[in-house]
Amino acid sequence: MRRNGDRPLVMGVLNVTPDSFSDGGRFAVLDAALAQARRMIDAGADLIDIGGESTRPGATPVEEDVELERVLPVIAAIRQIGDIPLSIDTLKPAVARAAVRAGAAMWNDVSGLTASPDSLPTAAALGCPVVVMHMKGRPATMQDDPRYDDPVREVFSDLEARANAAIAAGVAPDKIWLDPGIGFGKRLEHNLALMAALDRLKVLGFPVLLGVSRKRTVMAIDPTAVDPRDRLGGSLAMALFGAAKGVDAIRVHDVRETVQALKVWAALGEAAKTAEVRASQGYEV
Ligand code: HH2
Repeated sequence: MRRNGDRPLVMGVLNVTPDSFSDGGRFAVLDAALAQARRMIDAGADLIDIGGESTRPGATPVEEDVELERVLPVIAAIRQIGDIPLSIDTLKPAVARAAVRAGAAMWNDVSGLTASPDSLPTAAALGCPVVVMHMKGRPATMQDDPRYDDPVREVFSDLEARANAAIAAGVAPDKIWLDPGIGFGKRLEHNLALMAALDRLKVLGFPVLLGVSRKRTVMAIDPTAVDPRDRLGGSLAMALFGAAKGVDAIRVHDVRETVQALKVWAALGEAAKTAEVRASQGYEV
């Protein structure tokens, strides 16, 4: 599963946590989580990413049993209502294993398979697609004072090294996705440089996932957007920019709005191509 026709896949975010930065606490109860999953499916999500531990800046880690109690019932309940592919957003190999047994089809690891010595062997044993994301530091302290000499070179070469480590550990190359980790140990200028270079990340040959939805980067550009729910405009701008750079999937909270924006963007791109062909054939435009 790479793109949805001529547009990136849309991965809906379902955080079953009390403390996620934009939707914490809203979907912590099973019924509410299931209702939100249904809304995302109806709105055109291509896959749903379920997380039971917040990775927002300053977040405190949760115990494995707590995380399992949060995510497993939600995975089981969504499996009952349809076959939309699910991914598990976790740093913990044991949570990834249990989630895949319960029906998840992808592991989204924001540590890029570095959080545990068991991460690489688990990814190899699971055999499912795995998102290798770049993070500098750990959520608790990553935004304290992140520094890079050349963020694009450093982040991309780190991701390439992590992909090679995964392959050496037995992960099939065609199961690896890369994600630049917007906002994970990065300031505004780092995030913007990475966004501008997304097409170069694609050159490594792996599908690229982009997570920009409601992030602080939007507030850094528009300081009025203090409440994460006021960052839809900026999130859509970043999603469309990523789509134009060729990313394969976009991780979002606002599925309906993002699917609509991407559909319109794709239709306009098609119309622009037709106009170009007609112009090259000598038709008046
Ligand atoms: N961002 C968040 C969480 N997981 N996974 C990937 N691959 N890429 C991302 O950019 C990414 C991610 C942070 O967003 P959210 O899940 O809404 O918040 P929280 O971590 O507070 O639950």
